[in-house]
Amino acid sequence: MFTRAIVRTPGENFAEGVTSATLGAPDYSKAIEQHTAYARALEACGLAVTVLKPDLAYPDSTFVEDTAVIFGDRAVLSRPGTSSRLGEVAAIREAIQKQVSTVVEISAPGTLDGGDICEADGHFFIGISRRTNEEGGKQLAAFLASSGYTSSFVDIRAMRGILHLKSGIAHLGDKDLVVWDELAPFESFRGYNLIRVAAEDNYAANCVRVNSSVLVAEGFPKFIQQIENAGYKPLTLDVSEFRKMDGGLSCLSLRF
Ligand code: CIR
Repeated sequence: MFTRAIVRTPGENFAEGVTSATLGAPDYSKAIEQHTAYARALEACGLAVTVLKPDLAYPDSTFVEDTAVIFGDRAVLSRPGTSSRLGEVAAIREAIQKQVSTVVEISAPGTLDGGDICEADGHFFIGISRRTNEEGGKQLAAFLASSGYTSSFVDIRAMRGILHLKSGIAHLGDKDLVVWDELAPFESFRGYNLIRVAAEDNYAANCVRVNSSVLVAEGFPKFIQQIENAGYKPLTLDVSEFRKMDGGLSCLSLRF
């Protein structure tokens, strides 16, 4: 059960962030509308949402999920694996410190993006990716272990077309795990009920269970039906402008 979330409104220079997508430049006013609707949806799910001001020093800073991993009353500040985003962490530290009692941080040479970390009921899958290295993963695993949580690495470095682990998996509840087809054979996911996502719906795999709802990107009726069939209540949101910047639903908030 989540009670709180932190989001950051995109800045006017949001289109200057890092992206590999070839969907054109995002429309800023549409991004603002979509972001507002996203924050309202979190509120509708029962969360108290802290909305941070745009930070023009960091065009990607609306993707707050990458800056920290929050569990219980503790936070691990990340160390993003792309240099243009490193300063986002110092900029969000204060907002996080106000909300949790213990804050630690990943240190060099470790790198870690929050988008690579997927919690599944007290177990954390740590994606080792082009952004999160083994050193960063080990530091997080040690912090988690000292707080009583387990973790395991999922190495996605050889996979093309995946930015973060959570681009390809989402934990919905119990043993239900959404996975890209390509990730389904991974040993780490043995024992889970896999909800396999067809390749054309890959973008929608980055969905988020928030209390009694699952936030899902609009435009993927087949996947939304799969979520319903698994017994969950989808709440669809248009995030087209964030997709143009390689962002998904989860990366727009820190939930805890
Ligand atoms: C980046 O490349 O870092 C941003 N443009 C997008 C980050 C998306 N974050 C996420 O999926 N957790």
